[in-house]
Formats: sequence, C-alpha cells, structure tokens
Amino acid sequence: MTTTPQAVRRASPRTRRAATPPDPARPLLPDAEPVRLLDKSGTPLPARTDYPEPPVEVLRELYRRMVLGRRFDTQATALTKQGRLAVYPSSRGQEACQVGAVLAVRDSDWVFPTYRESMALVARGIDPVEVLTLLRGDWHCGYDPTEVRTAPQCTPLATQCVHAAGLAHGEAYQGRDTVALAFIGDGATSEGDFHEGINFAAVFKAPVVYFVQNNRYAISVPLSRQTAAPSLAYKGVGYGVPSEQVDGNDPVAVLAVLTRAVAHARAGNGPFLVEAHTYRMEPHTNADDATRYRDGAEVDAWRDRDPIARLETYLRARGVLDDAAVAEVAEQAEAYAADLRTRMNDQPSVDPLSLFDHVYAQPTPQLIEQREQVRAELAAARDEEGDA
Ligand SMILES: Cc1ncc(C[n+]2csc(CCOP(=O)(O)OP(=O)(O)O)c2C)c(N)n1
Ligand SMILES: [Mg+2]
Repeated sequence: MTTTPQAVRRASPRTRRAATPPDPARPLLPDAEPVRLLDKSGTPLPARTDYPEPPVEVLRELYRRMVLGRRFDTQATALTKQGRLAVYPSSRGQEACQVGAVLAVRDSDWVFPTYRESMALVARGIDPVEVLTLLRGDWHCGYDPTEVRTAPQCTPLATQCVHAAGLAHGEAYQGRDTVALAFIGDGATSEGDFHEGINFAAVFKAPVVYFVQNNRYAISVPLSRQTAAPSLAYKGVGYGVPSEQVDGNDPVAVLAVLTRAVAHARAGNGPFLVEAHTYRMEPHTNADDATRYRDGAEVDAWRDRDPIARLETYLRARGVLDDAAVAEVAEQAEAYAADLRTRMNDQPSVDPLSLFDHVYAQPTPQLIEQREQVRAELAAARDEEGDA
C-alpha cells in the first residue's frame, strides 16, 4: 500500500508526533566515525567548526613533547634490560594520546594516570626519575601528588575512575573550577570501578574527562573478546554522559577533542567520555611476548599510522617546522635520555620499613604486625652480617 499526500494530510497530529519522537540519547552519542583532522599521511582534512585546530605554537610544542616522550619511552625499556627498572609498560605508538591529553589540561587541574602513562607524566613536566620510582620498585610513588596535582600511577585497573570522580566533585563543591582527567585502558572499561566512577560523576555533574585509550589489547585479550559494544565511547550514553571518538594517532584531533571535552567539564556540564582509537606498538610490558597472540602484519599496518611522523609532515608542509628545528628537538631528546640514564645509575638508599608508611592514615593491625616482622628480619640479617 502506498501513502497518498491526502493520507499524510489526514493523519492526526498525534500520529505525526509519534513518527518523529525526540531522541534524548542523540546528543550524548559520539559521531559514528572518530574525529580526524589529519589523514594517515599528515595531509589536513576539511576543517571542522566543532573542533577548531589548536594554535600552531601549541602544535609545535606537542611535536616536541612527543619526540621527547618517545625517547624517554625507549630509554625506559632499555633500563629494564640493564636491571635498573623492575618493569616498564611502553606507550610507544600512543604519543598523540599521552601528550595531547596532558596539553589539554592546566597545571592546576588534576591528572589520574595508570601504569601506562609514564610518558604523559613526563610530558606534564614531572621529573622522569620520580616518574620511574614506582616501576623501579623503590616506593609507591616518586613524586608528591599534591604538588604536581597528579595522582600516583594506578595498577589496580579502573580504581582511578572513582578517585577522579571524588576529587572533581570535591573541587566543584568548594567552588573551584578544577577538571580531573582520568586515563583508562580499553580493558579497564569492563571493570566495575569504571562504571561506578562515571555514574557518580554524571549524577553529581563532577567535572571529569574520562579518556579511554583503546590500544586494542588488554595484555593478550583483543578488543573483540573485551566488548560487544559498537564503540567504547557508547558506554557514556547509559550514564547520561556525552562522548566522542577520536583517531588516537592524529595528534591534532586528539588535542582538539580533549580541549573541547575539558571545556565542557570546566563549564559545569558534568563529565565527558572520549575514546581514542590507537595501538600499543610494544608488548604489554617488557615481561610480555606479544608475538604469542598477535600478528606482525597487524603491527606493521599501525606503524604506517605513526603519530609523530604524521604531525611532522603536517607542520613541515605548513612551513612551521624545518630540518634545523627537527634536529634541535632530536638533540634535546638525546640529552634528556642521557641525563635519565646517568641519574638512574645512582642506587637510591631506601628504608624498607617506609613501605608501610602512608598506606592508611591509621595503620591496620595487620600492617603493624607485618612491619614488626620485617623490622625483626632486618635486625636478624644485620646481626648475621656482624657475626660474619
Ligand atoms: C583489578 C585488576 N585486575 C586485573 C589486573 C591485571 N592487569 C594488569 S594490566 C591488565 C590489562 C589492562 O588492559 P587495558 O585496560 O586495555 O590497558 P592497557 O594495558 O592496554 O593500557 C590487566 C588485566 C589488574 N592490574 N587490576
Ligand atoms: Mg588496552
């Protein structure tokens, strides 16, 4: 049966309204395609009014910190081979996300990193030796979190999502416009704490940006075994949180999308969720063998989307980066790595008993007992040395 124009005219106003119900979820949903401002080769795509391109000086600084970040990352991996670091989770290939996200927030904002975010922390200006203290196994955290407004790197998955919601709510409650930026992996979005954190933040309109780096793997578990969702960004809609997807290997797009997400949160609109599509080029950590669960051809395909090369090509084409500037940044990166190597050769003296400090404001009876056990064992070892 075909519908005549008369039939349409005769339809009751009620029927016509029912045919186009407003969809309250629509403004929360991400674009079907990830936001991209540069193509794979670094050629600019048509400009978008919703995501204006960041100023060129900021893009040059983004490039510089990405190059330094990658050099820091390769140096840290080398330090594991020399026994200077216990473990290192590389973020090679994720430079656009690590640095772009950090450049989108202010020093006065708070960052909530995971074990993957060492590069983001050095991009935030934290001393690299302090960043690596946890991974060297010396202390819970090498920097003063309140001084640099950066929480300790979280190893228990997704717990930082709850911390970020609490901190952001507290700051807003006290009338400050601080934003909390919480980094999270694709795998960790399956954890309860992710859902609890984002739900709390949404209900209380806490200014948190949840930044999911979808690097396609949670150790050996690929995304296809992690979720049946069409995109991890869709996880926002169920909580009433607007979200966006971005090409996580496009540094310009990452910075543009994060800048808008941070502005949204700072303006009092509540949390925002961003999913960046990227790839972990290295194994999960130096202790992992990625060849056991993924194909070299897959890794090679992502090598073609290198975020640093992409930005370099773009900035050169715009005439704001030349051979001399590239060489200068490379030199800075070498000096940075050399300084890190030298300082990581110093063996710090750590009091083993300090391990028990600051775990709880009031230590639990179990901790007091364990502390006493360690103290007795250390004393016995000293006596033995004395006898020998
Ligand atoms: C609560 C909890 N469960 C399990 C682990 C073990 N674990 C460490 S890293 C990891 C994978 C996380 O993957 P993803 O969230 O994608 O982050 P990525 O390592 O890729 O950055 C797992 C399961 C953990 N650290 N914490
Ligand atoms: Mg992952």
